[in-house]
Amino acid sequence: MAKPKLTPAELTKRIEHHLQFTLGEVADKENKQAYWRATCLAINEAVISKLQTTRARQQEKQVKSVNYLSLEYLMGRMLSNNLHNLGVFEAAEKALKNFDMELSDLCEQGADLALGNGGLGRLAACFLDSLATLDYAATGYGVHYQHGLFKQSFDQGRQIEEPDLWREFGSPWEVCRPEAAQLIPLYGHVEHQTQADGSVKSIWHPSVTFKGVPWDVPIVGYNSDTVNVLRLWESRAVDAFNWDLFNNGDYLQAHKTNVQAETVSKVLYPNDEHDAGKELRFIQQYFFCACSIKDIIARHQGLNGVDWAAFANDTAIQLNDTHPTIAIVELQRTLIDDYGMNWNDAWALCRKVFAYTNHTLLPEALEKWSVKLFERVLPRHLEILYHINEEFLNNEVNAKWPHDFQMRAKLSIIEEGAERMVRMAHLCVVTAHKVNGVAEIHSKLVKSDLFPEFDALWPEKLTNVTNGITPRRWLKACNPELSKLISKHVKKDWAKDLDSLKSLEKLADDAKFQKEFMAIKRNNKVKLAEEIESLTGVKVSPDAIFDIQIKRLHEYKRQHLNFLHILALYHRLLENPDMEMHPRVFIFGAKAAPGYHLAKEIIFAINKVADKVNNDVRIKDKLKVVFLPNYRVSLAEKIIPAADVSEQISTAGKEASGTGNMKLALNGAVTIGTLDGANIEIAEEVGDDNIFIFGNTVDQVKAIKASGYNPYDFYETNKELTKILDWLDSDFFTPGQPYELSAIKHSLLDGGDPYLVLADFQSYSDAHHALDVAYREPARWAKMAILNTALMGKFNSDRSIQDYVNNIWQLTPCAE
Ligand code: 26Y
Repeated sequence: MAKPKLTPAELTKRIEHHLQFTLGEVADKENKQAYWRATCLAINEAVISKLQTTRARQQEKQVKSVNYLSLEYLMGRMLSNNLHNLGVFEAAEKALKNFDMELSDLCEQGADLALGNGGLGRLAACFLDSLATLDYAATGYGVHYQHGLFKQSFDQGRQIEEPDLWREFGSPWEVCRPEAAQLIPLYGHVEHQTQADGSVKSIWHPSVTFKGVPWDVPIVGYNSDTVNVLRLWESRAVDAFNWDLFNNGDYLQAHKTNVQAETVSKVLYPNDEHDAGKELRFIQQYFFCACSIKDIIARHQGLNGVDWAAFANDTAIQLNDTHPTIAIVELQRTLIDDYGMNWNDAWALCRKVFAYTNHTLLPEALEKWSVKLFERVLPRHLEILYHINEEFLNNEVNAKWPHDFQMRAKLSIIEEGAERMVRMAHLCVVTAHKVNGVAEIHSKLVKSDLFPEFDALWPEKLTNVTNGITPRRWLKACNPELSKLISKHVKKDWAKDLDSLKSLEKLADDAKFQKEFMAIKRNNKVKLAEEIESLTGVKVSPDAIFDIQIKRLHEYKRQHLNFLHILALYHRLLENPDMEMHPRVFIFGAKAAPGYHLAKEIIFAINKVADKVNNDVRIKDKLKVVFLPNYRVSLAEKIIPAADVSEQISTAGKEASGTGNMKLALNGAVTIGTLDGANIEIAEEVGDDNIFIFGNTVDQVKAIKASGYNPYDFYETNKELTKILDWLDSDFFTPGQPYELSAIKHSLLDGGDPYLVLADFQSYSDAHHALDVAYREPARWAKMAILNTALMGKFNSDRSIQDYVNNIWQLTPCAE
């Protein structure tokens, strides 16, 4: 039986109570922070009580549960999401009116939980939302980083990074659970003890121990019975302070141990799809995996210890990319060393519970750790890893390809070379009972290009689960006006059943509906224009086309292709200011990894060109360019509802899926994109008339590369490309400083243009022209926009989760 929902009166009372007694504040309208906290605390009471009933129910019914292991969670803000999911958003709006407060203002007060870099971290957040919504028992495990992804600002166009202080003003949703702390040993050596029966037993003598303290963030399902938990591990010293050292006068050493321990969860590595191979990151991964494995086992501890048969049947562990791979070895080690299980039983259990999701084919993102580092930090784990590898090569590989040493070398978990390395992805594939890619094309490439031999060995193992997004955050909460319009026409609870939006299809040609739909889009653009002005000082017209590229900055995502096209448009406008073209605002949001030089040069170049273009009266406001600083989930929620055009322009074969593409299309933006990742499936859903596809396909990219790509051919034969690339060497955009923007040109010509920017330029430019023509036919454009919203049902993350459940996890829901 569902509990009665919170009424505005009840909420008002609770907010008042927390304001006065928990926070010790007086009613002061100016103090929005205090009202925000009091509101969170009031809501959290309902959340926690639901969390307790969920836990009791899940324990009582003993359903199978999934443990999602991820180094990243990009949760964003929690207040409005929790209110929507609890179904009390309107009640809270009314309650706050009693204090003369706007709920939407208060929601802005919270900091983003930015414990992730980009797509992979945001996907984890969407999946937690869907798991709770569908009433599955699930625990997210992650790291309680003291500093999440850095805060970005620009200084004269250049990216500046500052630490993210997400807990500075408190973090009302999380609860610390010191009683569930875990001790994590590291380093040391392994002793080999010969037993009475002649066998040799390995005993690990670690030399350092850290403590992992969990913080629980409740995950509220939408209109469901379930509140699950995201458990984040914080590292601490085992003794808060080493009194022995202190009393002996070694004050600094006493302090140093603390600092070392706390360093482990200090900061999220900001590298996205580029492995830096740092020791601290390795320790961070192990620390987090070891804490999580211990916690998963502890949750199965009954009066007579752990029933391992039951454990294997009711536990699934999903590895979000290779980052938590060491959990495999840790579980195998624990079963053998700590619980005395024999090798084969332990290994069978590991193979039964683990599954692995691959999110990228980029070689620089595939993790490898040096054997030397392994040996120093986790000597016992290395032994176990060798054993896993031996058994795999001698039994499974040898059975399929007898005495084939080339095949052994290819498939081995250890890469032989100048420095011997552990291939984490191989360990995942060898162990996992299922390995999935994240979009059809990506999963096909995982089979054909990344792991063809593994696919031959285990034809059932490699599979696909196309990504999805939660429609709660990415439509219902972020686009309230459009949501209201949809609810007027779609009777079902579309935020749960996104396929039901299909019934809007019949309204796509309806003039009245088109008018309403586009009026909402325009309103959202007015709001975004205000935000743009307040963030950058640039005034943009809501009547222009809002053309959006928001994602991490990476060469493969080709923000520089977008940039070159902007230069081309600018050049054309200077030559012919009366050129027929609907005014356009190009909007970027992107963080570059702090050590990624070219990515930062691309940001700088876009900012410099923006300065020039935005102040050039000759082009009569036909073109504006803005780079919004500090792109993050909460900024995405403001940009996406206002988008007309969605830029999804990666080199075919490089973007595993993309999920921003889904969010933008769901909010009525039309995609201009390559046949890459989930763009292909989006095109299948909306039809060729409602998307602008351009560029070389995966097969064409392969052919071009095979025949020896020469970017100079395009530079020399395409006169527009010659002009705009040469422009970058001049001081046109950087008066008195020629060559300041040359890095891009250099990488495209002398650097070999690894992502085929020049090869796709003309086709991209043509697609943009077609798009401009389409926009100038309002009814045609409105129809396209509506159909994009109507046909996104497939990309509900609830569908993704149901695919995981059916094909990988085999869970049953646990509702009241
Ligand atoms: C090894 C380390 C440096 C590393 C850190 C972060 C490697 C990769 C990553 C992040 C990868 C990532 O975000 N991948 C994205 O995953 C999304 C969700 O599946 C996809 O939609 C997107 O195409 C893919 O780039």
